[in-house]
Amino acid sequence: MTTKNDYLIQSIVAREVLDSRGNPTVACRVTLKSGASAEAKVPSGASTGSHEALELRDGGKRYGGKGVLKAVVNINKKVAPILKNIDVRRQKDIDHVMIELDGTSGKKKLGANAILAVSLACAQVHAVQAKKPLWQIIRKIYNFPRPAGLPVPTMNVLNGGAHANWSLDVQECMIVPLARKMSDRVRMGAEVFQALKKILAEKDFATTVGDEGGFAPKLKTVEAAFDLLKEAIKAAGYKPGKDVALATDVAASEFYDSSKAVYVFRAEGGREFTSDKLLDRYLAWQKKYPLVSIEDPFAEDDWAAWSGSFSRLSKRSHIVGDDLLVTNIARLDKAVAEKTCNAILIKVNQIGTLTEAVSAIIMAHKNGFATSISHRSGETDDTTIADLAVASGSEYIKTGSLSRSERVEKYNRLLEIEENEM
Ligand code: 2PG
Ligand code: MG
Repeated sequence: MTTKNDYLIQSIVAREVLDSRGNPTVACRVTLKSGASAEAKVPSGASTGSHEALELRDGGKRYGGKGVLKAVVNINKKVAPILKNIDVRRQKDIDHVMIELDGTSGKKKLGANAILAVSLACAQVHAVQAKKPLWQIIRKIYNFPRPAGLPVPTMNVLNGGAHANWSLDVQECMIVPLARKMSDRVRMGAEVFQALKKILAEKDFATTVGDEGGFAPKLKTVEAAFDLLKEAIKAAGYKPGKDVALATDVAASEFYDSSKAVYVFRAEGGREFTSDKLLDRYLAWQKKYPLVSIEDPFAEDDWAAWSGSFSRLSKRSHIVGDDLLVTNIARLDKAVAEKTCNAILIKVNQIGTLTEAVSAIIMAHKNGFATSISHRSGETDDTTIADLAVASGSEYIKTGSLSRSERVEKYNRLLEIEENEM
């Protein structure tokens, strides 16, 4: 028999573990009075937006400065004593207590990585104790205005930019299987991925993978990447645009030269584009390729370029703000007011608590934005984002390619939800 006391937090213990790039990250185990226990692990980005909440790193020599022992100590010594004996079902209060304890706008004192680890572990152990799937518990905590549903995956099968040593200027070229069932979407994605591998091998390109499990061939232009994807879709027996669409994360902040106000395509020999010229190039892409979404087409503070191009760009694609919005409702508010985009990427570690990430999702949906729940390029086996995508009825999930287990585990979790829990 469960009693009320079963849900009280008995202990919170953090430790330092590795992410998929071999860099340290924070893991946190929350144990309840009942003995139920769960451990969350936080992800970490490479092309981080400068407006993201702080990822606290130790500095110094250890792990090249990337250790997270300060964040671990912050959890064990500062957060754990305060949250002990609180009912873990009070997720919103728990998150607010940590936000207040930190007291800064960017979670600079405790670190967003510390706070997020606790936040996610609380939701996870709540689900364990309730013997319910995590996505159902997330729905129970937050009043989502729309029903739960399985997201359309945007699968990053060609990695570039900071994730693949600039083999390509845009960071991500994704395939988007449009089947009705999740199991078909995953299968089609995997089939195209394998077809792509074969084509790359035949053309004598490298078939090694980048940080998100996509291939990283050295291509001359971005268009060559999209052409390869179309070829792979056809080779797998599908129609580009009808069965499998495309998407891209330009991650333009990474190659914006603000001193000259130009975007520099270094893999294309340093070609420079003003935002107007870049818009022309995007419009040409939209004509030629079935792009359902374009993420971060302009730099994170180039608001004028975003709002100046939105009405034309949004005719054919979702325009997704990632570095621009950093899962932050203040920036989302500005984006709504200035009509800069119509979709938001949601990354839990950009903001640092589950509660704030959910606020951004709900506000986005209220304003007619699509939401894409996203991994980071540095990941772990933690699959919370799959549950969050389903719980919130988000349009998309972005969780990398069809290889590397830290990516594939999210797809496997979605398969499990579809098969056993919906
Ligand atoms: C992005 C992400 C995830 P990173 O830009 O959307 O693909 O990359 O985690 O390196 O910021
Ligand atoms: Mg991005």
